[in-house]
Amino acid sequence: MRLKADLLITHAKLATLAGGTGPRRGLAMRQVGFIDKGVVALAAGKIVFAGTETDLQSAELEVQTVWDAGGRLVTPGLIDAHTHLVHAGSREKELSLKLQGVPYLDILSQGGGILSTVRATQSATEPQLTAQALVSLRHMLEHGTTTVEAKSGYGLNRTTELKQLRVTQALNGLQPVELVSTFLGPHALPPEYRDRSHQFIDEMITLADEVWSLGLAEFADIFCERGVFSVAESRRYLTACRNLGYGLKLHADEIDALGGTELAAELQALTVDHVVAASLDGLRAAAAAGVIAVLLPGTSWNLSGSYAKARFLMDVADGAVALATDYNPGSCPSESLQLIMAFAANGLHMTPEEILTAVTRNAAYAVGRGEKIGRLEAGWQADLCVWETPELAFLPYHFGVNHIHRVYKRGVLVVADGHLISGLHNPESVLPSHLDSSQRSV
Ligand code: IZC
Ligand code: ZN
Repeated sequence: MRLKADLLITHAKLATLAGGTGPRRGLAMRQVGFIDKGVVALAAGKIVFAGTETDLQSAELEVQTVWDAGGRLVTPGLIDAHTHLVHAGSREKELSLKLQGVPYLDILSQGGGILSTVRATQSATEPQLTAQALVSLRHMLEHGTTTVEAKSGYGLNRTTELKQLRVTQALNGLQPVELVSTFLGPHALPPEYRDRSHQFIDEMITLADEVWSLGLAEFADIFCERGVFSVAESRRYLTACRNLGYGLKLHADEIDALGGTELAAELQALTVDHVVAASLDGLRAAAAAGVIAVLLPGTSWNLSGSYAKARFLMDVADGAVALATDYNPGSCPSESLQLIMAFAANGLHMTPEEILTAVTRNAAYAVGRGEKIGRLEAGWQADLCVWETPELAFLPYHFGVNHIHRVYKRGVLVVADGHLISGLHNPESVLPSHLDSSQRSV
């Protein structure tokens, strides 16, 4: 074997997640492919070799740089498969309502919650939205996230939805994290459409058509929940979106068991997200239909203390599970997938191996990129996390601090010694007079 590489990482403990096709299901989620004395070679943004030192010794090597990882754990870059990244403002003022016991859906029905972020996003400019998202993306990258799914849904009208989607698209070129765009037009019913939700769904289907022809999103999503959109409305919208060419995702059974999980199975959606209140039959049907369950334990921790039945999904239903932050200003204001990994251990009772699979390989399939990212395998993109520790279990165990040592995105070193390499990411270049506090508040 002849191997030409820009960089050879030696003395690494690898978790490769390599081999086979498709997301890992059930018990197979525990196979992370550890290699104790591992090496990874990168060339032109891709992995050209990931394996043992012994296997590499037989190769004829032409390597520009060698870096000794000092025995540290090296994994694929983390993938956040569900976020509401692009938005204006924040909702810390709703914390006191939450502490008084006012439920999330009641805050929404009183015109707060999602609707308050909609108002802020409608009045923000594209540079303001971009600058705020860049701050979040910086946190994400520093915590090891190299690919992020980002939903629209804070517009609820054509102008603002398109504005949010254009910002998402532009962010791809402004910093190293790769964004995957999802159209979530039906995220909440605007108050002026009360008793006319049918008409709002019609308008969102028309907008989905335009968004698709503009190439601004590849997935379609809807908030299927009591008091938001019904199963019948979700079926009508998602079926129309599927006919347009979109891959399907849905917010299902987050708070009440409405039957969105069964709908995901019926439509063979790519993912069904939340599923905290889902019926066991629904979970079984979704797993059998090959739908990936995207679990969001940060939202459970922050909103209700109720967690999805991850053990049932993996042990009984033989399902594929991915994990994501749900980063948004309401139900989960945190960009850290590392924190989510800790919540997944404590709240979802997932093992460290299952957790790693759920934030790499399975999350890659959940954003339609399973054959490109999410593994350390020759041919896959060179997105890597080098952790301070050799022990995978240390990551969910020791929570609340950042364990990243280095991050590589497409073969480029973007985080070193836990800090972003300077010059890669500069919010001030987008918005010269950086956001002042009045612009940030809702
Ligand atoms: O802004 O509250 N659940 N949508 C559905 C969200 C949470 C985002 C938000
Ligand atoms: Zn969400």
